[in-house]
Amino acid sequence: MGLEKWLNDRDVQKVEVLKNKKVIAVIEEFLSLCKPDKAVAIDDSPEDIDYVRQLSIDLGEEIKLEKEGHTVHYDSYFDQARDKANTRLLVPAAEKEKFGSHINTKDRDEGLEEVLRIMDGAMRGKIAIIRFFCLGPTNSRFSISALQITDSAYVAHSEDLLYRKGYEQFKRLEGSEDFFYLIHSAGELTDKNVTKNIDDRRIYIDLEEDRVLSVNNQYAGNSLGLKKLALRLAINKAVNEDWLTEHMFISAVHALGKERKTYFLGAFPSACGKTSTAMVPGNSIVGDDIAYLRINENGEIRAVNIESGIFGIIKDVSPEDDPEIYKSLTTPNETIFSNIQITDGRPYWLGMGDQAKIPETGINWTSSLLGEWEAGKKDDDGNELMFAHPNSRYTIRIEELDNCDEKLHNPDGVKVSGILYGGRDSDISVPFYETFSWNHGVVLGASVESETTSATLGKAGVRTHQPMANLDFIVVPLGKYLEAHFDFGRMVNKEHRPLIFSTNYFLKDENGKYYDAILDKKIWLLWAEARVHGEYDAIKTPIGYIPKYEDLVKLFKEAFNKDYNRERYEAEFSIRVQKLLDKVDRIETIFRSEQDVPNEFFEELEKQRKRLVEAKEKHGTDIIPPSRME
Ligand code: SPV
Ligand code: MN
Repeated sequence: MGLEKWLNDRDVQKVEVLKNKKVIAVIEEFLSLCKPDKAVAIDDSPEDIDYVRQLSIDLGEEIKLEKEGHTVHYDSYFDQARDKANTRLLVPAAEKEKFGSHINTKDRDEGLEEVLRIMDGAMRGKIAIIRFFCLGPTNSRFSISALQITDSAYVAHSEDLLYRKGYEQFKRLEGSEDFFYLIHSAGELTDKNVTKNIDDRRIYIDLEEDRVLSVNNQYAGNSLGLKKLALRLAINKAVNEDWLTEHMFISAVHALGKERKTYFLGAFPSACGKTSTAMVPGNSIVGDDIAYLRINENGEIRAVNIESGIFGIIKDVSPEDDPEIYKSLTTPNETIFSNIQITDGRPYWLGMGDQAKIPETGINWTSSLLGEWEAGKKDDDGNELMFAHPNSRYTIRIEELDNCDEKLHNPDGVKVSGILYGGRDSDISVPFYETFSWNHGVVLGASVESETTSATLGKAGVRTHQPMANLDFIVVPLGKYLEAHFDFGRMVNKEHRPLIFSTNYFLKDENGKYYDAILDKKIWLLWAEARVHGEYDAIKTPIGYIPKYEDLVKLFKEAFNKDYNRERYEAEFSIRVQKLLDKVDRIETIFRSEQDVPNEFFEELEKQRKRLVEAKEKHGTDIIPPSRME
């Protein structure tokens, strides 16, 4: 039995040309197991890519919309976000303890037995699509080759928008076994094209084989192997080598009225303003989700976007708040919308601007389960449903955007001068500050907390610990992950060490109103960019450096022609000492329960605590306004 059983001669040839025994073995193993009717091997040619695009429409996985190139895809009603419960790391039973409480593990032997059983015959009646991709720019020291086999044309198509084609890259492997492989099956489908056996949804990560097996699911965060599944494999690889894989955007901040631009990375949990920070008007974007970081021969940190597209949250994309994305989503180009409302071929989403325009009927994310959409429709518990899911998304190529940065595909990445960490925090941290050092920045990143949102299944609004906004994907013990961060900092040449900043866009006043408008983040970024170049003085506080009032006034004026009043500054930049001390305690408790957390971590945390206690004593108050620290 060989590849001919599923592939035509031309496609057999495509695979054989790669001269890679492991590629052939993986294809044979999983096609034999999943039993598709046939399979196709897709290379980098426009004809092959077109085939996938058309197949998704022919199979009904995507529906064409009014505008050229626009389509919509619906996931199962029950599969609208990343499925944490069923995403598990396969580990040898004896090693379970060392992975810590944050990792959802499963005994490897049992897990493999289970998932392979579920995958047996999962592709029956379907076409398996074999695709070759490259994570990171091709032909670069960052490149990681990735083989995807899926029975979903939507998955194969959206990966084409989101990742770089890698068939030629696989040739460069010259038979090496050093690649990731991701097997996905949406499983048996209903006549409405949604996964039937949702209870058998499994996403199992197997570090031993650098592979992920995913079955009975459709939402991209669960099904697209190259996204959050390969991210986990890459984190493991990076930590065991000498580089980092982070859940970070890459974006260039353009100084006002100057030619200068400076690259920043930013880590934010889902739905905390990550894409919109990367997309701030006037700046240019390299990536919005995942970065690989390596140190070059000059001791600089260089970063690449491992993706080449955006799978972004569409909720609240409006002409005012996200002008670049809004423009792209309303222009004919290749775009996949997911889980929004469609009426007469037009897309409607939450927060798109004028809500009065939303039609009362159409199809949406509930239609496959509950029939045509009609305003007022309720779920089984009697709760009124929304016309679009809050985690609805759009998928586009970054190159479609006017603000795409010219270095997107640079094999050497971009030089990283600043790193931002932020979460959804309504009452503790100031909107923006600069940490004192790399190690202080690592502690900041490790201490990110965020109130939950709709981007993962479960209750929204609960404060959770989200180290480096990467927790869901860290498949190594937390201590080991932190050590990799400290080590990485030591390898950077002092002159090139980036500044690390904290952001919080979600601070609220005593009436529950946000202090900041959505686009105010541009001001903090401009300040950070100037700080990298040594341009502003700052106020030293117990948690780091905060901007001076006069500098912000000037920036608000220059960037927005807006006034920024002293009262707001005093309120939002006040240091809330007791709340910060409580947070230090919470973070310490978490990390004390983990194994092998480096000493630097606790030392730095202790310094933070001491500064806060001293400030509290000195000022005799719990809340210290900036004017008292100048
Ligand atoms: C995120 O939620 O962080 C995303 C989308 O980038 S997902 O594919 O769901 O991970
Ligand atoms: Mn993400």
